[in-house]
Amino acid sequence: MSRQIVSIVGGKDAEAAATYESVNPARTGEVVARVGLANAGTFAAACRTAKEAQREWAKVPAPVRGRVIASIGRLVEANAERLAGLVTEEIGKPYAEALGEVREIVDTCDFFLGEGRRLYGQTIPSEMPDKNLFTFRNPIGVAAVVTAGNFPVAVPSWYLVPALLCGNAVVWKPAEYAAASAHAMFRLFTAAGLPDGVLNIVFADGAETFAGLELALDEGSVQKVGFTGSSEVGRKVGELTGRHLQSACLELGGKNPMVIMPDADLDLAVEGALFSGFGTAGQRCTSLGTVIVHESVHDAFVERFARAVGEARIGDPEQDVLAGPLLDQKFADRYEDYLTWIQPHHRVVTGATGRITKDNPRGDFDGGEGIYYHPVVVDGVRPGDRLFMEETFGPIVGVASFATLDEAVELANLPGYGLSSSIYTTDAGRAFRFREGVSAGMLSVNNSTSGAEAHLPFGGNGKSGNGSRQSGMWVLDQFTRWQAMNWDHSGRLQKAQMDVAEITPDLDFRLA
Ligand code: UN1
Repeated sequence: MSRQIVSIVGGKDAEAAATYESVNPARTGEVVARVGLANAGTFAAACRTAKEAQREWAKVPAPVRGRVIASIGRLVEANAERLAGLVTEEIGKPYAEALGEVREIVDTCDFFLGEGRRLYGQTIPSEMPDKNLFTFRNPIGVAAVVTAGNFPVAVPSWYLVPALLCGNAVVWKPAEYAAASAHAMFRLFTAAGLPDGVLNIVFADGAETFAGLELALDEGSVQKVGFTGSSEVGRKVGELTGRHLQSACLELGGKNPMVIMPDADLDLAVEGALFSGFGTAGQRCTSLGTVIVHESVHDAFVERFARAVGEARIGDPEQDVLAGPLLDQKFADRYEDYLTWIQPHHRVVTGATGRITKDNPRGDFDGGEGIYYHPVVVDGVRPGDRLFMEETFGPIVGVASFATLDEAVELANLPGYGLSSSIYTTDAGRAFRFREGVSAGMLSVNNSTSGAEAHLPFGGNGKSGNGSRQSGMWVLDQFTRWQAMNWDHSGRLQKAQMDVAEITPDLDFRLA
């Protein structure tokens, strides 16, 4: 069934300048939605509308805003199957995973609904009598949120839920190829009673969004930018916001390493590598990039990993499969490029590569009309290889080997990303040495690189972000600004650092 959708600004449909067709990647003949795309002017207008609406929204007491977040959680829960079904239809994410993704929105609401009754400030002793010090968390204003489509509803909720709870208004620009899922989620949010203009959704391509964002920043109608996407675009967003003296919340790519120590439970490691390498067809920012395996267990691991990949089901995402199709044709085009990075010194241990077709089937699966790709494991990748150094969003995993833990840590950090990482070991000392040495914002011990829980700080270092963190209480610092207040009721001017009482110690005192 094809839907017609357009941007919604201030509760009203906005004008579209062009049309985009969001298709089902499992059956590319099916149009999921015809999406009206807005231009830069509409994006900037949405930010002005949000600015107006935010003034009133900030006056709504935080506990009442928390109740709205509670209602959003309930609405999402009550519509979970419909929303997950739409995610599967639009981006080809296997249904079980899509349901998990919807669950992540509910988890996020569960966490933040209570924050409405906390959003704590502090009372702090002054250095002078009859003077009191306080801190308050103030909303920042308008957040412009630009998100990717691999997690078309969960990752946006990490921005939207805390931003709204903290008293901000939001202009959300989702990925075009996941527009119908985003539109459905937007409707669930507004059904919870958000006043018009507090949350706006704008569909636009990258160039118009960027131009619109620049206009809005120039006009002073955006105070925070949230961006989830590639490191390349993240740099541009970071530059643009930096010129406006703002720091964006950037959640970018990853080249997430998994270190396998000689004492690891190899079957467990294979299971983790399979899920994080090929779940979501390798298109999570937390997907496994390179397995860094100790030389003594290298051959055993590679053999078992290749077998597990060979036995995994790839196919219709409505079925019980490890992976469905790629998200959209543009990701397939990019992925074809990554396949050309396979060099003569590499060894593909999984058989066929490339698109699954009648001429290049996977068992009896010929891919039909879907954008399906063979999962690929490449052994023998080395520092300096593009496959080792750069993110390869899609179903391809490299394998390298090491001799000492120090070398493994060095290899894990070498690509210069720093989102997620993992180590398989039964030795606590090794796990903690890895924790200290790894540059990633997140690490797992005996678990895969993906699957972060919604109430831990999510974010990366290096090429994976600018140090900002989402989720849990840590994201509050993205969507509020601390304000410090001092209140002197002494009736005289008490000068800080100068009119301070002194108690003189006897610093020459020594025990006999
Ligand atoms: C992403 O791919 O942008 O930790 C986020 C995970 C998911 C989120 C991934 N909960 O893999």
